[in-house]
Amino acid sequence: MTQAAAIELDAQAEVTDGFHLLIDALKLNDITTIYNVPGIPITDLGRYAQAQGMRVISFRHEQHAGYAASVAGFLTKKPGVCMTVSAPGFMNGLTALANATTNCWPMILISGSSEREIVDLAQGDYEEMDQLAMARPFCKAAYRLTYAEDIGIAVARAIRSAVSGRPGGVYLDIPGAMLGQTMEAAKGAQSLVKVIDPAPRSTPAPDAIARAIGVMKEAKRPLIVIGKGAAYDQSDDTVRELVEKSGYPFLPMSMAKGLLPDTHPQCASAARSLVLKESDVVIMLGARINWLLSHGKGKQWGEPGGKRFIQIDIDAEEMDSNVEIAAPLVGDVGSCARALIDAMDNEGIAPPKDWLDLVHSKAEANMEKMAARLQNNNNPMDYHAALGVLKQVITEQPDTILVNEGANTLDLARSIINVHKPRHRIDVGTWGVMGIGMGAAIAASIETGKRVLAVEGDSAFGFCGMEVETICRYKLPVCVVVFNNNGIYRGDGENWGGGGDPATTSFVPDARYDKMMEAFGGVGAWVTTPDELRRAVNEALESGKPTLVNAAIDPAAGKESGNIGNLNPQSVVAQKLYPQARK
Ligand code: ADP
Ligand code: TZD
Ligand code: MG
Repeated sequence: MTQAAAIELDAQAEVTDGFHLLIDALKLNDITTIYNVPGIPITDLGRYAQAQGMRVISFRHEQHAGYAASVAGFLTKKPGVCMTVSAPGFMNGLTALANATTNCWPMILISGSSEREIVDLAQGDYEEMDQLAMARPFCKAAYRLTYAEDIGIAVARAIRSAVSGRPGGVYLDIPGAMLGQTMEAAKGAQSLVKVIDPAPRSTPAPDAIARAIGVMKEAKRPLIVIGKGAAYDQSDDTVRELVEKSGYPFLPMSMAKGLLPDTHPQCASAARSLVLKESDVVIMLGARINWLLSHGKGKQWGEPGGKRFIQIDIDAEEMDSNVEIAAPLVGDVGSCARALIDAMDNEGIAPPKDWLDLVHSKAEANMEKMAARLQNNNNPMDYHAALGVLKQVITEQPDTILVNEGANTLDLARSIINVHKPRHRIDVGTWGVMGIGMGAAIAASIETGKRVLAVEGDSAFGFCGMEVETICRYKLPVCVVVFNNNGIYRGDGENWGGGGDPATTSFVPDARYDKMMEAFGGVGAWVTTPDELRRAVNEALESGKPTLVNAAIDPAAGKESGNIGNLNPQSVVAQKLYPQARK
């Protein structure tokens, strides 16, 4: 429609446009927050969305807006929306979109794009790029809008694609010109679609349930592994019922911690190696058998074929991904768990006492050993002493959402800090990506209104540190604790060539990350002892003020790559070439 025609139409009837149809379509589907970085052609879209009552959180970099959107998706079961400009902004958001897809979190990346006819002839438009084609390999579905009248159905498709089946990332391409297209307001309203039952529940057939019960009846050393798919499903009471009715020990994957409290008597986290190695029947509950579980093979998981798996997953194709699944149960965690619970009656399902005693005594012994290490007063402060403090803080304030990334900072915090409530731990996820921390902290705070404690390695923090300005700008109750060991894994690396450059894994020693928070009006603290750390974090959580606690950690305390040093490729000649490699 030409401008003149639009004005004429406006005179006769109320008119709407692509900007407002998009906002209305999101709002109609209860999407009320956009994580965004402004610029051509979506600057006004953000302004109008804010004017129309949406929450628009503007970041300093699209990757973090994207991570925030994906974490919002994980926490709420609704797609988190990230909005970016074309080419470079789009690509900055793409990492987060791929990460969302990898983690099975629903997210929609909406990016402005330049004009089709110029892009398709490669005539060099402003921020020209064929974004639709670029996005496809990184998400579940990618759509482009050409006409404003299609916005309703496109948003509906995007939402359904993101949340149905296995959740994941969806890309929605909005050429700038489309936003300005006009439509009669009444017709526009009619064109919008509210998605009905976006992620339908589904129950496996009775014979599949019977097969699973048959496997459970033969179990001598059973185990339930709970994954972040179960945390996402929000069937918290049903999961607890399955665990407690079966009496099986359970092992939470990192982001499923708190679905049942880590202090639950059946929690086998402190006997992790034992239960993974010795169990004979394992129920996988919204958890993939991937690298995080040694692909279900190898020493840690006992002899291949020695274990039988019951797997509950929304995605049928996940079955047999790494090992044979004896009893696949395809459906949502809540429905499948419910069907199992109902079928367990009178089947005599109970784990043998000697197995429970074994798991229990191993866990007790390991916890005792750990407790002693957490009490230490070493100078400089080590990971264990610092994490002992944070463990206590979370125990006293279990409503606090814990965000965690790094290598040693991640691996040690994961095993030391107990989580007491569902979806109260957000971390690096399936990829082990660094830099998710500030986006996750912001989303957790925005979506839940709760206090957030982000425990960050100094390297991890560096990937997203500029977003402390966003935290200050929106006055979010986020306390960031940087575990400052002067580097990646350790801060005492040397240049193996003996030259003047620092080691590849070293940072400026004793860097004052706390001043970054102060630069934007937040509170900064530099602490070197467990007592100082406790005081600073408690003050931050009490006040709710954006705070960065820069905690000095012994540069020599960490291990290369934390718990996964074994994944580093080995050079056969390094031992001969570098004396340091022999250490
Ligand atoms: P973790 O890293 O915690 O082990 P993964 O991300 O590897 O967990 O696995 C999560 C699994 O949960 C995925 O295979 C995904 O398909 C599945 N999933 C996601 N949502 C649901 C749901 N609502 N019901 C059942 N399975 C789900
Ligand atoms: N880049 C990205 C995006 N993700 C990654 N995982 C890495 C690089 C590699 N990497 C890790 O796997 S952990 C880590 C990097 C750079 C940082 C570890 O150092 P840290 O933690 O300071 O965060 P610790 O406590 O010093 O071990
Ligand atoms: Mg470090």
